[in-house]
Amino acid sequence: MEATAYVGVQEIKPLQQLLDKVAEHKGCGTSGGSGKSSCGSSAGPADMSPEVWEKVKNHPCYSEEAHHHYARMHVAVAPACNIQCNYCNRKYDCANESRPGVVSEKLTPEQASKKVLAVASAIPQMTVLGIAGPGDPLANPEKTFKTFELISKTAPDIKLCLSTNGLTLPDHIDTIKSFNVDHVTITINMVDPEVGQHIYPWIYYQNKRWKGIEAARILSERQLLGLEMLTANGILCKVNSVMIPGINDHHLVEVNRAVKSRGAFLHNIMPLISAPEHGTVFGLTGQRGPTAQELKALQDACEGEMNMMRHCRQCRADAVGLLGEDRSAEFTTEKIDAMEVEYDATTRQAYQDLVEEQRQAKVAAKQEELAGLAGAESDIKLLIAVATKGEGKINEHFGHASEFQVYELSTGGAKFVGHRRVDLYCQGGFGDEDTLPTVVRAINDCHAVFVAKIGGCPRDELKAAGIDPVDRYAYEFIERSAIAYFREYLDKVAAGEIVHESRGDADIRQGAYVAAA
Ligand code: CLF
Ligand code: SF4
Repeated sequence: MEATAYVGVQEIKPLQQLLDKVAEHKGCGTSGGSGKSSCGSSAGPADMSPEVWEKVKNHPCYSEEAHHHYARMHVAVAPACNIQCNYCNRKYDCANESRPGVVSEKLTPEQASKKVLAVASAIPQMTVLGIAGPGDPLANPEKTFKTFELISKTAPDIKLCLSTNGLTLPDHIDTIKSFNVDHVTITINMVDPEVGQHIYPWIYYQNKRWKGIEAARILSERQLLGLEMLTANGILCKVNSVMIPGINDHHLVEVNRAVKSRGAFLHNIMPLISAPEHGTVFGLTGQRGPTAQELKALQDACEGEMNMMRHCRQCRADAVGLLGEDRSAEFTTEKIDAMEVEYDATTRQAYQDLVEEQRQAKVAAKQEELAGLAGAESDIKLLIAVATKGEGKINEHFGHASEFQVYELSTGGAKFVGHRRVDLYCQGGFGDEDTLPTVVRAINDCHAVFVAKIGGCPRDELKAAGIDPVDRYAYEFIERSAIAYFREYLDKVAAGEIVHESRGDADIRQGAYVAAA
């Protein structure tokens, strides 16, 4: 409970200090060129081979834990698409991998390559380059693979990542392999053409436009074949599925089984984003997206031998930065043309080594706190919302949070289960009273909200809504603090000081989807 009881926090430096430290160490890279970060690789989950852990440990999408520390970027080099999804409007980002919003700039492979070097120089923890639209990368194979070719020559330390609708995937496996692309995402929304016909009005395949159930059948066959070919070639494959209530929500349990049996590494079930102003078929017909609770219930029901991704932010096709932040406006073509780009792999590696030290301290602190829960027996589960801007710490003010990360606490520890986007409460020094109820609603199934700082007014509103505003763990690690809070909570329940009550409609949970399984 007391900060002084925690190990390691005082040794961990804020990122700016880490950067300064890297700058000081610039000259010693020659003696540490190999094996410098090997101590980090052994921290992989026990159920993952060392080879797989090596591939995912610094990938912010494939490792939830990594997403607090490492960033990705997308380059928008792929404008065309070969299918139509009812949740997509071509004027907007690819909804496979993006929230709606126009791509600011489409890039040539050469412009993209320059942008990657500029971002890699400015954000040394950017470890992954993804191509995810705004159309389908494999409907634009020349531009996609030319970009990979340029980047693999100039910045070989950056992992390459690809996201596709899968229609032409089986035709490109050898090329994907030849560029050492270790991570491929396929968006699979159905394995039954009867369901698929309500999601895809047409596809364009072998110089012919196919419609309705036949289009969905071809697409599904190609997607599953592509998945099998990827896994047979040792390429990690993540499956994204868009959850569309009333159309494929129950069916996604079957999709989960189908992709798991074909070797998918991770399943990412994302909520449909739908609004009339997007101009999509679903937006115009009033098709709703799922609530956060419905999404979590389906993710819980699908969680078994295969990991479920719950930290996806449905990024733009030109997103830059940590998941949940978007720094793309800092890297427009105009700004990059004016930048001095100095790509220094040694500095990048030194910086990442320091991030890794911080990450290991975080894991150690969590394990130590977890030891205090050993032997505890309780069915109680709590959700908490956390204001954070990265590094796995509670380091954001309530009013500055544009999202809250949600953790589920139980005797098993603290588990990340999702995030809730909110409008900023603090508007230039003033609290926006109209926004506050929407923030409270977004986290109303949580027992507490952990923040670095919070004002009197929101504190009172939260308490009135039955949500405990907690700032005593400011700038501490999230999971260790959450476990400490949960231990205290159990102690109070055991002592009769408080009575535990379930909150919100969290208990719609698994029932609905397990029944369909
Ligand atoms: Fe980009 Fe996708 Fe690669 Fe990640 S995103 S191509 S796997 S580097 Fe990640 Fe963004 Fe979700 Fe995609 S959070 S939308 S899952
Ligand atoms: Fe849009 Fe992507 Fe679907 Fe193509 S695959 S229609 S770009 S969401």
